[in-house]
Amino acid sequence: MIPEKMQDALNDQINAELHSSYVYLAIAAWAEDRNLDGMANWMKIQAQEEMVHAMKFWHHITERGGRVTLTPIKEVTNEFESPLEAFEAAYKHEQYISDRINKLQDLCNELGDHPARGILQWFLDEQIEEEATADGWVQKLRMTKDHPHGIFMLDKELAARTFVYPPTALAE
Ligand code: OFO
Repeated sequence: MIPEKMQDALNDQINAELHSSYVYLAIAAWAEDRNLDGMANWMKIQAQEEMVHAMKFWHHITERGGRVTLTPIKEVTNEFESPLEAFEAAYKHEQYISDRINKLQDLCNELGDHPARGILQWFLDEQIEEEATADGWVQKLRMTKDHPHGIFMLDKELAARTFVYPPTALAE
C-alpha cells in the first residue's frame, strides 16, 4: 500500500506532468502560428512524452492500491518573443520539474518508501536527458542570433523528431 503522503505528492506530480504537456502544447501552437512547423512538431511530441510521464505516476499509484485524483491545470504562457525565448522557457520548466523530482526523492527517503525508489530513479535519469536536450536547443538557437536562415535550418532539424517511446515506459 502506498503511504498517503506519497500518494498525495505523486498526484501533485501527475498534475505537474499534465501541466508540462500543456506548456509544450502552448509553445507548439505559438510556433505553428509562425509557420515554424518543425518546432511545432518537436513540441507536440514533447507534450506526448509528458502525458506518458503522467500516466507512469498514475500507474504506480494504482498498482500500489492508491487512488488517482486530478486537479485543475494552471495557466501557461502563450506568447514568446522568439524561438529562443520559447526554448529557454522549456529549459527553465525542465529545471523546475527536476527540482520537483528531487523533492519527491527526499520524501521517498523520509518515508522509507522503498517501492517508489525505482520510478523516481527513472525520472531522475529522464530529467538529466530532458534538461540536456532543451539546453542543447537553447545553445543552437543562440548561435543563430535570431537570423532567419539559421532558424529555418534548425526548424528542419526539429521536424525530424518522431514520437518513439520505449514499450517499457509505463512499467516500473
Ligand atoms: Fe519534461 O519531463 Fe516530465 O515533466
